[in-house]
Amino acid sequence: MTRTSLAETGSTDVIVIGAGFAGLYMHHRLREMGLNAVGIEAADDVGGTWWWNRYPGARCDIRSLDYSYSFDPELEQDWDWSEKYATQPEILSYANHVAERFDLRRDVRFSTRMTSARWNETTNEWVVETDQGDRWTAQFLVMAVGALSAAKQPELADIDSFAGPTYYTASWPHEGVDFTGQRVAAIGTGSSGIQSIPLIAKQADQLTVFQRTPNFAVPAQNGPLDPEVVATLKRRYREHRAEQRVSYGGVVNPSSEQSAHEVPADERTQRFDAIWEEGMLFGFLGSFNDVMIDPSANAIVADYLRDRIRSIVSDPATAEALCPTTYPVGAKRLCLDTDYFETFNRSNVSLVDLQSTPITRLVPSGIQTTESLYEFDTIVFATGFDAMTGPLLAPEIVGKDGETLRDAWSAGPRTYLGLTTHGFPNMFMITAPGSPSVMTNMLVSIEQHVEWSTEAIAWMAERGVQQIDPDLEAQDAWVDHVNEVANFTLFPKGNSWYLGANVPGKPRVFMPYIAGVGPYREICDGVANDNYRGFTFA
Ligand code: NA7
Repeated sequence: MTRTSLAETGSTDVIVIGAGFAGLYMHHRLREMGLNAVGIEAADDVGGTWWWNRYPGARCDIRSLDYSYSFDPELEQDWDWSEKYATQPEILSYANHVAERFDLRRDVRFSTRMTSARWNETTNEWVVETDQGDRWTAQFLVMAVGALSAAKQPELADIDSFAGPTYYTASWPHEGVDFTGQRVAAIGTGSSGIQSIPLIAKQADQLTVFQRTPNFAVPAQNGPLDPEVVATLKRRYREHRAEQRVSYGGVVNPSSEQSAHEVPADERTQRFDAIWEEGMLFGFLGSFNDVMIDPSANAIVADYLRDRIRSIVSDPATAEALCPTTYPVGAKRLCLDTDYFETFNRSNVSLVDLQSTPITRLVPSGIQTTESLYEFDTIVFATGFDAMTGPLLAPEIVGKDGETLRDAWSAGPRTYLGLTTHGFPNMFMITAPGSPSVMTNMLVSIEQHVEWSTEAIAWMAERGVQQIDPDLEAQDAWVDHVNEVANFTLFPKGNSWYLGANVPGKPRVFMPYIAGVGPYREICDGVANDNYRGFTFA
């Protein structure tokens, strides 16, 4: 799929940046509306995050039957998932299947990165340039760039001095990596580290895990899907999709109406055991109605999850080091694991707690901490992303009056509905800051944003309107509302990537809107039905 054509110049209706699940659906919708689109994608093929993140054990933490498109009833009937939680290769095959089924590749320029987009106030168009020398103009620009697609380099001194190979989970070699016989270091214990560490440990001679902050993790209890369960769901897939759309997180999970304090301790434990045994990742956060609001209710869940870690990990000191104690459960994203804590019982695995002995620098033979020099053949970095804003701020985006998006967002992202931003007319951002996005099943949120944006484009076309731009007052009110909702909860109480806390110097702003996909959809639909309240048209 690697691009071989020469630089292109041209004009189209819509330029779509990104060919992950958001970009693919956007192309499908635009084509159905009879609009022309040009897609720009840095990867060699479709799939977005699932194209890049090929590390061992990469899996979605939303159940496969939920993490799929709902826009075509035949598509959802025809496709068969094999496991409860799908692997990266299976999700990528699904993206390929969708691209082929709807012939979506033909409008996309792969192996091409957008470098800049400038709003031309005279022609009312976006002018987009790429690293291949392309120059496209269009009335609309859609940033379907993903929320976790700008990988973050760890801020470690002399990072390039290590003599052996290094691998990043977020851009894993397509041919895979063989760790047999090697001494391997893994830095980072978020989702990517927690998923890959058990598999690397099985192959490597020795694995040393460098942990800065321990994470809460829940076992996936993964396995093949029961054909009966699939058949039953497929018979009522339409209703299930409707339920997803009005749910809290885009998945249909039972959530409790009770406070954790109303229920006796043994009953609480039974409830937690059931969630643990079922491998329902976010079940813990909805196990009682105050888990993400009341610190003492949250502590009950945290105690349960820490006891689980202690019961799995044999060495008491290692178990304690693996227990999170500095933030509420859910304030850093809960991880879904398979044998993560069990891996620390293996004789070839050890843990270095960076809280007590931080890394001082990398050296040619390995990693130097304040206490020891550790020697390795290979280092794996599972060190995360410049989440949500990173992919939007990487290219130079210049709106009205020559203002750059980087300047407009210098104190943190500012959007209206997490879809648009003042001063950048006709630019739609799919699952941007200020929308439920990463707190939800992304497929549900992506579909809603693609549908809302394309409906706005159609509404404008019907009225002969050229330009849509959110009002500053509407945007300010939305940002205030997003913050107000977040601050009502415990979600902002951890040093998480939700807040940008993992990137030195990044403004600390809680980025997702956490009132739930159902209420959020109602707000967006209400705005549209009210003649796009809060927008100015020209
Ligand atoms: P995460 O969840 O951001 O995890 C990154 C991990 O790397 C985390 O444990 C970090 O510690 C650690 N990290 C980052 N920089 C360093 C340095 N300099 N030194 C040591 N450790 C470091 O990213 P993932 O890729 O695992 O997951 C991202 C999301 O993808 C996930 O939540 C799912 O939604 C899918 P920290 O916690 O910052 O102390």
